Amino acid sequence: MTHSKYLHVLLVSLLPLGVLAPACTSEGLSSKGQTITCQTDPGTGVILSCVPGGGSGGDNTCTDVDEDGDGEPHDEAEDPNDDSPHTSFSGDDADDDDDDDGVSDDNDCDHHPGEDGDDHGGGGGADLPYDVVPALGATVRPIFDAFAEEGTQPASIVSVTLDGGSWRAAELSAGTPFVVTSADCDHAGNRDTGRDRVVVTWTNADGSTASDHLDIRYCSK
Ligand SMILES: [Ca+2]
Ligand SMILES: [Ca+2]
Ligand SMILES: [Ca+2]
Ligand SMILES: [Ca+2]
Repeated sequence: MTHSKYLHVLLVSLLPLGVLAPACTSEGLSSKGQTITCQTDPGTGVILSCVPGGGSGGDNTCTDVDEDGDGEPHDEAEDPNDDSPHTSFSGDDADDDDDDDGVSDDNDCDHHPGEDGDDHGGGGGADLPYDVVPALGATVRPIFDAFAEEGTQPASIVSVTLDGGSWRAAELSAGTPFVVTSADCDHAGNRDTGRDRVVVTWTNADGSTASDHLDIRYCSK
């Protein structure tokens, strides 16, 4: 009896702690929660590059709170493909800060194409994942393979543009298959070693046009 009484006391005393600790909080990541400002493509709105700081809110820029500390608006914990997204985007037009990070939707990088709060148009069109990881020795078509990951190929590819450099530009633009070599893994990409960001513009079956960026991470895990 004393044992069950002890358990009861223990459970009651634990309860307030459970209530006070939200299931999902960014407070433990405060060192990673710095504000970043990004340049965006004037035509497509795709994020080009980001620097720490709040910025001036000028044309073709946006702001976000970098939750995972990778220097970019995309936050792993907020990946919509995650089982339990860190932040839920309400999608409520009456709320001008969907993800409650203090950055208004107008200026929030997460509302740019391909970012955390992008609903990808919401239709049945094609969609790109955040990145694709071609394996060493594999025969790949990174853009095609990326669309395949999300399930739907576009009606047509309008353009594939490297955000700096020209690595595999011809194959990527033409959609030509190639074998991934150690040179792909080791080249100085526009994001990192073996890593290039491309901006893809395509048309969907319904005639709509969309753009998104895709990170090609050769030989990554
Ligand atoms: Ca945000
Ligand atoms: Ca974000
Ligand atoms: Ca981030
Ligand atoms: Ca926001």
